[in-house]
Amino acid sequence: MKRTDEQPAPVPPLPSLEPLRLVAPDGSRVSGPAFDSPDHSTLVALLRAMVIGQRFDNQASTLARQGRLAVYPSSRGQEACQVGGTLALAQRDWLFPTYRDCVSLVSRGVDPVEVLTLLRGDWHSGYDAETHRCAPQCTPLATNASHAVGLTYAARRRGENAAALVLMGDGATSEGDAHEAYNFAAVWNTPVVFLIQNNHWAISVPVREQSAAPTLAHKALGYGMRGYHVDGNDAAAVHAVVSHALAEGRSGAGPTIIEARTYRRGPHTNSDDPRRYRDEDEARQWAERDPVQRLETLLRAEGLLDDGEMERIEAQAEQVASRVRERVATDGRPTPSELFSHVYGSAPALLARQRQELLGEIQEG
Ligand SMILES: Cc1ncc(C[n+]2csc(CCOP(=O)(O)OP(=O)(O)O)c2C)c(N)n1
Repeated sequence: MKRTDEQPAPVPPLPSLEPLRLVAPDGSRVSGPAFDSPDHSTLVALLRAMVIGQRFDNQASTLARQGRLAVYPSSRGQEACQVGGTLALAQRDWLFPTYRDCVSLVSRGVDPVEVLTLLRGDWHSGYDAETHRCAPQCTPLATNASHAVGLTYAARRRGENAAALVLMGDGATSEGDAHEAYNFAAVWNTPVVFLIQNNHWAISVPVREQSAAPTLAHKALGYGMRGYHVDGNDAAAVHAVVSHALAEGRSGAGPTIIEARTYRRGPHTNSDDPRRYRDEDEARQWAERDPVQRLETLLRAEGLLDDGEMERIEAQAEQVASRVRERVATDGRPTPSELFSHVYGSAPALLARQRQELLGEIQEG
């Protein structure tokens, strides 16, 4: 884990100012790309996961408007980052998502209803982290980054070769926790890929007020890491670059920062009004770079997708949405006493007393 030689580490190449692309915004192949394209079945899998993710995201936004979820942070527009990054993970790898990354969890195979548990306000996490190799979604910015470094460091000490993908926003890169995580990841040479979804806004703060770096990927250099700047609306490119960085990490080349340039098309959450701080023309321009449409155009042009297959994918997405609708409306709510469960292996006397008092109050009505 520790660098054994006393030589300075090789200087990593500068990230490109132009984002790396495999597919142009009009759905055509980019000529002479720096990375190989994912194979055909992976491209179709990326499209399927984006269509399902987008339908899930719409459904969750509707449930939030109906008051069935406490809050929902949509990732509309960011599907290529969520899906491209997540499908690059091997089963043994770990995902460290934020509140914004529900689509990523759904594409990792977590039950979509369980993904919404946190946002429904029922539990801190609705899924078993160990089973899915997905950490709970984190709300404090950048804390997931240091958790990933710790986990991969520990895994290596145990002789396991698990890599981790950390999802974070542009705003999160200004946090002290991000600095500490980047630094320790590089010093300990841990196989972590920090995928920064630069969606241009940290609630109402534009990215130019967060960072003076040429790209957020340039931050990697100061820590001694490799950095890549990728088009975050190109699922093929995100998948290719994240796969490459994960493979390098597993083979001992250490961590990577990837800036995926994308755009949050909706509000920060359902309780935000972006018209108060951003020009809606900007959102309209980004709508033209829709990641789902881009890949669909490519697959149709290359004869890998026809109307029948697209209908099957859409039907699958509809099934996911209707299951989410039904279960969020009908699943039982946790009892208040569950608040005390799983906090300690054996509860301290004070907590046990509080639990009894609460149960007493509930019984009295
Ligand atoms: C440590 C910490 N400070 C402040 C906040 C409040 N907060 C919630 S979301 C947010 C903006 C995050 O922006 P970004 O990292 O770009 O992610 P995005 O929401 O755009 O995906 C802030 C400041 C927080 N959650 N955690």
